[in-house]
Amino acid sequence: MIQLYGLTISNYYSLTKALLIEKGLEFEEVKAPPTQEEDNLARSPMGKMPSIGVDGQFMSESLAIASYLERLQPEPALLPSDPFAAGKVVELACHIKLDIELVARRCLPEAFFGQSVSDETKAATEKDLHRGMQAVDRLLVCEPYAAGSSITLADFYAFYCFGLANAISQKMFSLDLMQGRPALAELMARLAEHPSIAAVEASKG
Ligand SMILES: N[C@@H](CCC(=O)N[C@@H](CS)C(=O)NCC(=O)O)C(=O)O
Repeated sequence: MIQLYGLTISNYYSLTKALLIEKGLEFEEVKAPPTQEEDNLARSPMGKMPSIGVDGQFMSESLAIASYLERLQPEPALLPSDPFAAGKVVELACHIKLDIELVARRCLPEAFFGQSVSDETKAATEKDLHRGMQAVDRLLVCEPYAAGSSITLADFYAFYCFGLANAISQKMFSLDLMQGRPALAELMARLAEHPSIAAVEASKG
């Protein structure tokens, strides 16, 4: 049985939980906040969440975990069988994660945790978000899923990364990342109804 460590407040924890459900794998949730304590660092060397446990061994980073789950339980496939197409799905997931979510996250302390970030950080975040969105616009297919006709790993990154990034963007910059992107807005609505994602969101109460 796989252990999933972390907290439901984390978008990457929720993403990983949705992947486990999507793959029909048995798992148990273990509440584990992000800390720099040795037990957490043993699971996740940066002390972040999520991480998983498998027979006493640990793994962090959602993309690494997704890669493991894909090989452990190939069906339903979340990567195309064509090697190049599979690489393109991971490319899209990486840009969504690194150039949208990680950028918006710089303003997370002010947007949702009552702290403040510098004006320089805000200005750089807004500028970099525009650049990231333009990059992702070039790769998103949305016909009807993020990378094409069937749901892939990129859709799980789209749902959980755009969800957080857009909440931050709207709060900090009054900028709705879905504005002028009807296909992306439709994709997010479609993904919210996808059974594994809907189950994760419903479990948050
Ligand atoms: N690249 C990591 C990101 C994980 C991450 O950013 N986790 C956040 C919560 S969503 C966290 O643990 N933050 C606490 C910290 O940075 O110390 C992944 O894909 O799993």
